[in-house]
Amino acid sequence: MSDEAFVTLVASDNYVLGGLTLAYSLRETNTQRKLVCLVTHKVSQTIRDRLAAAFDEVVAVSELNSNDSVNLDLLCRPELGITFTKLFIWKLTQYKKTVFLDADTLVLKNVDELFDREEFSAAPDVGWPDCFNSGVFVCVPNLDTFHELVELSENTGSFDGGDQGLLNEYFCDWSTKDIHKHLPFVFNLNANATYFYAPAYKRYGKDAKIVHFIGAAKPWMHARDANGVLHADNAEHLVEHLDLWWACHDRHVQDINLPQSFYPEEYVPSASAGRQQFSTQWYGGVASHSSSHSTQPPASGFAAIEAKLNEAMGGKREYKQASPTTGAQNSGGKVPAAGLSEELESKVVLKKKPEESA
Ligand SMILES: [Mn+2]
Repeated sequence: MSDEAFVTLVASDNYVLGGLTLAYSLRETNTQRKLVCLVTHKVSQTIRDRLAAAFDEVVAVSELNSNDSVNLDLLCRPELGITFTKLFIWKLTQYKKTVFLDADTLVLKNVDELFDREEFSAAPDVGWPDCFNSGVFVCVPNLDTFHELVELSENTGSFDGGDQGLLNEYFCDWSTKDIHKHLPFVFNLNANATYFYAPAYKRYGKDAKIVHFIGAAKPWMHARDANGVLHADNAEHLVEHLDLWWACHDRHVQDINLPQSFYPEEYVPSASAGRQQFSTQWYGGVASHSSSHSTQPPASGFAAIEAKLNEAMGGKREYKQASPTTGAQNSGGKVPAAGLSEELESKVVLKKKPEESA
């Protein structure tokens, strides 16, 4: 299947950990397709060399930017204009079919079946399900399509300032014309705790194939302590999903030195937690991690999530917010997810906070 490829975009060094971890998650799930990484001039040669070790092909492309500050401000995501660059996937005509995956996605199960789908296939966006989310999509490289998309971006623009608005404008019959082009949500599962329809997540979440860390705070931006334990007290993603991401990262990506400015802020626990302050030495080979990470199969975090959902739902059929206090009281006897303390487990709450997606 050398004429089909998974493609991602690393538009700056800040996304390299995402791109690398995604590539290795695809390899761990035994994909039989090629892996391609698009990079812009903002990605240094050192990083390109590292990406070349993980991907079959690293393709340098010029940067496309919507420069639409008004709509991007509306999304509270000024950085998303650069995502127009992903349109270059339509220029990869050496491939008959491609599947784009955002660098902030993680593959949990083999998803080669996506290549059975036609252009343009994508999953609904949780923020507006009549639109698709452009973090995962199936397309057929074609120069005519590329030029039409660029023309549309120049003439009409994107209604959200990013690639998702533009692509939804171009493939505007996606929501009504052909249900076969609707990917099941498990191919682009929003990793945020924010949106979940909790009973459905409890029923179907274990079937997740691709997790998407939408929003501004990416997995690699969460600090860990010297023991490799994630401190994501205010994380907008489920801690278990973050842990799966880090587990894959730890198995494969330990060898690159990123500039100090890249590192997340120092983790300072709250005084009431009674914990010691940790340094920023969470990354770069200094930290030693929970050994359970290396033996944890990728999807097993679901058991912990399910337990948390049971707590949060409290046996009722309504969508209910669980307070950290309630979680801590109910966590007795349950086994925490790999590498997570019970205290952190209790931090997993189902929030009802509608926000942006991307
Ligand atoms: Mn994304």
